[in-house]
Amino acid sequence: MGTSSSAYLLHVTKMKQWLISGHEVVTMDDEWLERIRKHQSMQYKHGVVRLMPEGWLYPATSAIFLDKLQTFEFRSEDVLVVTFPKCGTTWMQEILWTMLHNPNLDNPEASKEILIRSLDISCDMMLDGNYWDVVKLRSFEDLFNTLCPGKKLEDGLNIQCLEATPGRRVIKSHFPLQLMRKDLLEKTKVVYVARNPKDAIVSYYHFMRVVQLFNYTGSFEEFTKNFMNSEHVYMPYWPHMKAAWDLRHHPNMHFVFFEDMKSDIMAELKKLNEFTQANLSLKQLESVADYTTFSKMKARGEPIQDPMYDKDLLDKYGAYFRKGSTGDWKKHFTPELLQEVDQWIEKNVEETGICFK
Ligand code: PPS
Repeated sequence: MGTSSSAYLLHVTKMKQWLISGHEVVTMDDEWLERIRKHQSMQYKHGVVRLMPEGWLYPATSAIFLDKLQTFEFRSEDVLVVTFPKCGTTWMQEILWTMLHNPNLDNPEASKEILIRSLDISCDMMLDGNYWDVVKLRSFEDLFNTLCPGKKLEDGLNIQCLEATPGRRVIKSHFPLQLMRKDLLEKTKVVYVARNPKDAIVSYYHFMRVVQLFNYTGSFEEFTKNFMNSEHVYMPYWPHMKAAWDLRHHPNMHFVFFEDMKSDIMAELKKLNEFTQANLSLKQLESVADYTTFSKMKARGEPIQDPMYDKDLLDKYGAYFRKGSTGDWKKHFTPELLQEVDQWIEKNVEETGICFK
C-alpha cells in the first residue's frame, strides 16, 4: 500500500472523534501502545482506539469502517453471524453456507475457503492498512479484482466485495450489535453464537500465538488477565454477548451456545433450518451435520492459507481448527488464575443476567 493511502488513513483516523453510531472515539496513548507492541508483531501503525461507552478496543482504522457499516445494505435474505472471537464463528459460517448454498454437497464453490464464501465485515479494520500483504496471502486478490473492478482497496476489501456479492450472503461479524445500524434486525437475520469464556480465552490465546499477524509472545496468565481487563482487540466480552442475549426473543435473532452445538448438533440444525427457512429435509440436515464436524472441517484445511501462520505452532496445535471441544480450559488455568476467572464470570453473569449451561 502506498504512502499516500497510509497518510490518508492516518489523517482520517485522527480526525474522527464521534462515530455515526454515537460512540466516542478515544485514542489509546503511546505508553499503552508500547506495552501491547512488546508481546506481538502487529504494531497498529494507525493506532488503537476505545469506542465509548462500552469501551470496544479496535485498531483506529475501525472508525472508518464502522461508519461505512451504518449505510451498508443488508438484505432480508442474508444471515449475519455475530460472535465474539473464537466462539464458533467459522463452524456456524460453514453450517449456514452449506445449508443455504450446498445442501446436497454438490456445489463446486464449496471448495473455496470459507472466509472467501462468507466474508468478514469486521476484518477490514484489522488489516491496519497492510492491505496488499494480507490480500496476497489470503488469495483475496482475485475476488477483489473480479467483484470490484475500478474500486479502491483502502475503501475496504470485505465490505466492497460483500456489496458486490449477489444473492443470499452469509456474513461474519465480530463487531457487536451496539456498533451496527439501529435497524439491523428489521433488515436481516442474525445468528449469535456464544461460548463459555474460559474456552474462548484458551482458543484466543492459541490463535494469537499461531497467527503471524500477531505472533503473541506473552504468557497465558498475562493474556487471561488482559482478557478480563478488556485489553485485547475486539473486547470487551460481556457487553458483546449481552446485547444479543437481550434481543434473543426477537424473531430475526437466533441465539445459540457453542456448547449446545457440541452436545446435540441435529437439534440446533433443526432450529437453524426453521430460522433461515432453508427447508432442508432431515436427510439433508444429517449430511450438513456430518460435513461440518470438526474433523471434516479440519481435514478440508484452514480458512486462511498457510503463510499466515507460524508453521511449528500450526502443526502442533492448529489455528482456526485447534481442538473443537468444550472444557479444554481445564488443562490451562492454574488454581489461582481459575479462581480469579471464576469470580470475574460470576460477577458478570449476575450483572448481565446471561445464563450459561
Ligand atoms: S474466529 O477466528 O473468531 O473466527 O474463530 P472461531 O471460528 O469463532 O472459533 C474457533 C474455535 O472454534 C472451533 N471450531 C469447531 N469446534 C467444533 N466443531 C467445528 N466444526 C469447529 N470448527 C471450529 C475451533 O477449533 C476453535 O476452538 P478451539 O477451542 O481453539 O479448538
